[in-house]
Amino acid sequence: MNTPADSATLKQLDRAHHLHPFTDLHTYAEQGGRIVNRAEHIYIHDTDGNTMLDGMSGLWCCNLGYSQQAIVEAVYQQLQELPFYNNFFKCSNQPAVELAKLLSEVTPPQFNHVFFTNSGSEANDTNIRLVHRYYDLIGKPEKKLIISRKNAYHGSTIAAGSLGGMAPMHKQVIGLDYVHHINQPHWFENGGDLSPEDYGVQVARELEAKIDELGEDKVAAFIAEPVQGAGGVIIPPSTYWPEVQRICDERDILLIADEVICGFGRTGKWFGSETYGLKPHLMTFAKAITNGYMPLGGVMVGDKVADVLLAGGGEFTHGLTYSGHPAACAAGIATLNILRQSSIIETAASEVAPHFQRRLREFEDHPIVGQVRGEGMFAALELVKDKASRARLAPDSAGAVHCRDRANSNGLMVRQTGDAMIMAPPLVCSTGEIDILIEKLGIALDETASHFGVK
Ligand code: PXG
Repeated sequence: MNTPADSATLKQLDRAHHLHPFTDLHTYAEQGGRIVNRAEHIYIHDTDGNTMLDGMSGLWCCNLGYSQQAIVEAVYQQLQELPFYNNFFKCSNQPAVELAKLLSEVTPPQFNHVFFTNSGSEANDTNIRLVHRYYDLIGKPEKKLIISRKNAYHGSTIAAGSLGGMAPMHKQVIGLDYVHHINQPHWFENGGDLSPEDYGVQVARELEAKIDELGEDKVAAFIAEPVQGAGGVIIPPSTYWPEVQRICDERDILLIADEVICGFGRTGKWFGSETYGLKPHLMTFAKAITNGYMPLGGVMVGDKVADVLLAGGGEFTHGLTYSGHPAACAAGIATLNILRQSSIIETAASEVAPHFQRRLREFEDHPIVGQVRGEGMFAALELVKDKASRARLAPDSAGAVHCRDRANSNGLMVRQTGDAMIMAPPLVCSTGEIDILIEKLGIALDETASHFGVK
């Protein structure tokens, strides 16, 4: 247990010494932030004594909430037995072996091998290494280009940041020259007068056009999140994924599904690829694999790629000291065991998520809500000043920032991305707890409408 320090001292030390991720460092050093020091079930507590319902599952991680003692015990026992050993040089460890087997059981049938990393970013770097190695080994070394999407998030290393399509990140990173971006399937933002279905087909066909433009003999892979999470919970129109899958089937390129957020139940099935009928060759995972309790990520490598890597061709010169860390893998095993032995994913899909989505749809009549979209335990509300024109409440997403701040002050942890309020509550929420979330969100929406003078 941490020795409790007083809140003011902690905040002062944090401002003095701690550089935070995706944060305006100057403003933070002046103003500081919230120090979270305790959590249970779906609630987090801070050093100022505030309690918040966590509508973001940590950071899309704690799908099972904060009170999973079996994961804690598994990590504790593993640290006592074998706190660390590496997986290089013909060595392995029992938790890594067992987790690899479990993952091959719970992922779609084409996946029977895993490469472990510590994070989603490293896993996506690994994807590039695997894809390039694959084409080298099958004698197509000119196939090196990767197609991704604008406003995608694939992580924050140089390679993962290049794969991602976030404009503010690209301004600060010299990206890889072999990554190309097409538009995202964001109907509310870009669909104009097209129906969602027509727009879905049109934007999917940008993949085909990009392959033609770059040359099928040069394009190695297409990477995408089944639902873009950090980009704003962009639920693709129903026509989008079938068309992308058709293009991938017809063309000689690999499909990489980045399941870092969608994986392990978020969209109603184990994987977003299953919700949308995708057949990826590679699948990135992280976050909820350990319920966020330990850092662990990885790539599920489909048979098409694995067979080539396994058939020979020398050393795969890639790895991380902590690839397959025993304590992280122990957390992964415990998490998967909970998911398999309980009905949490099934109950969330059949009871909690439909209730969540139904209650959210009540906000469609709210004066500042332009669109409600969601899938499973995943949702976004677009905030507008005028529903018909979709005009925003204020420049620079100030409307959603205000709404986020009001929600946070009212004890609800939700995020804002652009002009959207985004949510991903733990799958273990009860329907009653969803009602509390909805009530707090409604208050924040009312306060935001009145702040911006919208009736
Ligand atoms: N892929 C996806 C789809 C992600 O959402 C990563 C890869 C990278 O994972 P690591 O473990 O390297 O962070 C992510 C991470 C946000 C936010 O603001 C989202 C993520 C990370 C940080 C912030 O929503 N997702």
